[in-house]
Amino acid sequence: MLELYTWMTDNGYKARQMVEETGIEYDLKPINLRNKEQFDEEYLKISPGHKIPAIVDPDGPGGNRITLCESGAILKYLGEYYAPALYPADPVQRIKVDQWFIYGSATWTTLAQQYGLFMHRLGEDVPRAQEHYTGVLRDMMTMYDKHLGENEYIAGDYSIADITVYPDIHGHGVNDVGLDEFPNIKRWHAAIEARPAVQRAWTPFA
Ligand SMILES: N[C@@H](CCC(=O)N[C@@H](CS)C(=O)NCC(=O)O)C(=O)O
Repeated sequence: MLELYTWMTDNGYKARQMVEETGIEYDLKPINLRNKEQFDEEYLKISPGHKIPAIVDPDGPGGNRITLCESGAILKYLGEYYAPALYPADPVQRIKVDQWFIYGSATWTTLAQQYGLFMHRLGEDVPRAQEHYTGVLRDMMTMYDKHLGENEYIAGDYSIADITVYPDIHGHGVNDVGLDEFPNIKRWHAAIEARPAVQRAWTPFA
């Protein structure tokens, strides 16, 4: 059975949401970041950079056991192998999904995490950085809102391009910045939040 090593953070929710969307059975293995379990020797063999999420699939391509860290690589693998509707094979659609998926994984999440650091986790006021990252977050949300005004989902049908963005919209968009100014994101967020797989994926486990 596929094993998902995760915790209740944005990148962790991406992977769990994706596994839930595939409908495959899986074994959820909590890696408690507060207890620094990501540094356990056994876990470092799966995720050398001591990050969640990671997966082990004993029944990967060709029947091989595979281990994988990095949420982007995990979403892409699970889409290709278990949920082709979420990562379309058609070259034209795939180019579009890739662009938005990589923007969401590499740019959006990384900058949203910096916003989270300076606004919440640091526990210290750094006004210049807080102002900077609030501006960066709002700028990206303005872009997504415009895009979602013209498109139902981020890249064609619901896909890994949406899944990689959703957790930080749910976390920072809904709870910090608010979505009233971003009606198209609000509509998109409500549609994704209502999905049974998403409801299951966001159920706390510790
Ligand atoms: N680029 C990585 C980032 C993963 C990441 O930042 N994970 C954080 C939680 S959201 C983590 O495990 N932090 C623990 C640590 O760095 O020791 C991905 O997308 O999976």
